[in-house]
Amino acid sequence: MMATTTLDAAVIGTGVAGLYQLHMLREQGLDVRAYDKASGVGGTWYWNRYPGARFDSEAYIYQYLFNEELYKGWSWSQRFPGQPEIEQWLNYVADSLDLRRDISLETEIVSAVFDEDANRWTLTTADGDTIDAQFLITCCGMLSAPMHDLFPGQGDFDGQLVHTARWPKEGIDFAGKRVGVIGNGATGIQVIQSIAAEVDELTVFIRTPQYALPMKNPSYGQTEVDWYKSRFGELKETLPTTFTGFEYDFTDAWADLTPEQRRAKLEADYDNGSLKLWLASFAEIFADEEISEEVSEFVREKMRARLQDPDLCELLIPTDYGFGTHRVPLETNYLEVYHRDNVTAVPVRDNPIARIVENGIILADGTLHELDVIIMATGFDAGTGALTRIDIRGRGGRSLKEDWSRDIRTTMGLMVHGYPNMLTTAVPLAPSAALCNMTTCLQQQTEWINEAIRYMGEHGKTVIEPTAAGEDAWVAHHDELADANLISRTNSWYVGSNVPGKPRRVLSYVGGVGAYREATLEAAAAGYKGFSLT
Ligand code: NA7
Repeated sequence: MMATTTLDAAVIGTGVAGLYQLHMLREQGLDVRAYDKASGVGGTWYWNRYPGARFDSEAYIYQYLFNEELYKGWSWSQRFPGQPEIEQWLNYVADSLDLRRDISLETEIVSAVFDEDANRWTLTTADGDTIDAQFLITCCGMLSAPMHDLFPGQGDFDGQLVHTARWPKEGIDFAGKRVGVIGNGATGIQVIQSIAAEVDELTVFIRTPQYALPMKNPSYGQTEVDWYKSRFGELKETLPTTFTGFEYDFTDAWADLTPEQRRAKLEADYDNGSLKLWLASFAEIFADEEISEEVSEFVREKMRARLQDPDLCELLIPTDYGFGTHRVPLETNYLEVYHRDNVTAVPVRDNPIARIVENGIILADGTLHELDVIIMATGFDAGTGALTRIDIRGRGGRSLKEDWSRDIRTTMGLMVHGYPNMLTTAVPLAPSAALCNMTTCLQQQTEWINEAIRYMGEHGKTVIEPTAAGEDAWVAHHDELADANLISRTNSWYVGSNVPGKPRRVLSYVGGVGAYREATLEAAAAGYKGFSLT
């Protein structure tokens, strides 16, 4: 029999945002439940269990900062730990906060419809159960809708074909296998470097090379753990105010330094073995083409020194876009992988993958690469895909999928005009995985939502919706910053160009995490300026 559950708030997703949102709303006394189609909590860190999946943010900042005990109760084993440890940590969070009793796993929400008479949402699960809730809160992740069905003939492949974000829990035995990897973004790089020594033959299909930076990933003993735990108060203060939600920030202006000083800073940031060269060297790399080119050339020089072979340099070193205008991956011996006898890099920019057949991949010129396993490290329909894959209907039956197929708009990434009482996290026009430490921005967004709902309760309001003018103003502000940022000129998921037909817009807010936080808090302090509360 189909069941109906009545709630104050329904949260979709139990990753970093969903867990915290559930906790906060429950603490303020709401009847709230979180739903996830996965069989475990963790969101991104549940799904992405491919070999080599790990943080590119330092573990001690990819953290919740609302509860000192929670922070100090977990000891990381490394600076950039791997997925198993991260998934364990999110399970520790769920247990520590006693969240599981209000979570339904293996429950996929397939539709959400707003009833304008009742001012409530009706969610339907894949099993046909319904949930009736005043608030719909989406914590579905920025990068959770895999780009999977990309090539003709995918279903014909006789071997194993898997997207990195749908990796089998039992793993894949690579011994003796000919393995192809499509994609060399942050994910592809982690996979490639991790499996190269395990497989018989590895063929990597490369369309766009990456500015990869070497990661320094020391193990943590008691000294390092004590060190970061002692910094809780300092990190809680600083992370939400920096440009990217990391512990470091842009401090030096290019023009204030001599060429020698600039070089010294670039070397020091590179040697840090983190994303510091990208997110704390010079903000001008996002605004000034000449400076972007100089810093890009600095990185190319480092890559050339490692690769040496001119053919590999040509294939693996980017020249036609600027460093940092595309997600910068951290890597460990990734470039050196291509020196191995069992690894071949196949360029597919001018000779693209045409189709998949029973025994491998065929390129446009007819070349067949015979394979036993195909790994699709082909990315995600970022920011919008998680929600457009649910049939979401707002006022007058309008469809979010249709609205966003014309123009991707939100108000501060927190709500969408036409969708009352739907509060969103990790959607476009807020800071996110591009240029933000995800936990920092997700905490801001979930905390804002929590306070908005508290405010409504205290002021006898039942419906919140951004006004058309409020949304226009935010979109205009976002676009003004985005259009001036060199990110807007490079193709990647950052601008939606990886999804055929997706309207182009820089998806993440690029005005900085600190500025975003101020803008959202100011709107709230002004009685939710730009929103109508009734
Ligand atoms: P990305 O960064 O979107 O990378 C996807 C990769 O797949 C990229 O190299 C693409 O090449 C490649 N790709 C996609 N379609 C094709 C086709 N048809 N042919 C050849 N190559 C293709 O996804 P990731 O999972 O690596 O990273 C996503 C985010 O997760 C990352 O930014 C972090 O924030 C964590 P292209 O560049 O489009 O030429």
